[in-house]
Amino acid sequence: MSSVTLAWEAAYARGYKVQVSANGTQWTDAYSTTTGDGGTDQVTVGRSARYVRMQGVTPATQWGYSLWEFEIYGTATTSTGPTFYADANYAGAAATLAPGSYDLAQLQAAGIANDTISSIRVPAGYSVTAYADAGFAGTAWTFTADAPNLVSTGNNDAISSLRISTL
Ligand SMILES: [Ca+2]
Ligand SMILES: [Ca+2]
Repeated sequence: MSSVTLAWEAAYARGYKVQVSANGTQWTDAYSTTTGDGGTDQVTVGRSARYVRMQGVTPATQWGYSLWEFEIYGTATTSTGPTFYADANYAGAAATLAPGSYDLAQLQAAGIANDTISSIRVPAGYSVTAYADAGFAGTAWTFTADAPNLVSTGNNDAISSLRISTL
């Protein structure tokens, strides 16, 4: 998303943050202020995310926080590829990857540590082949649907390289 616009009611925030997330559980500050003055705020975000929220920090009045509108601007990229999570049930560190081949170094560059993947979201039309070893070697597993807990499929904390293709 490129920016968000917040239109405050009388109960505006003096201090607030705009936060983004890839998985809905871990949030990163994209913007923070302690000098909000209500009215309409246009905030530059300039990063991709699956989720966005306003986190109130300091209310300006005794009535909490109230927004007329929370508008999000940017280009939607709803199905760029599967998302890999370090914890089960789509939690923990996460990365969404486009089709391609990802050896261990590429996974690490994307924020996925070796032998940590514990759940995978696979959008319709994608196929993931994951390998126990780097270099696309060792035992291979194929995923064409969401896998909320790799413990149940015997490959938790084992994946060291993977390939993503479209069906
Ligand atoms: Ca894990
Ligand atoms: Ca491994």
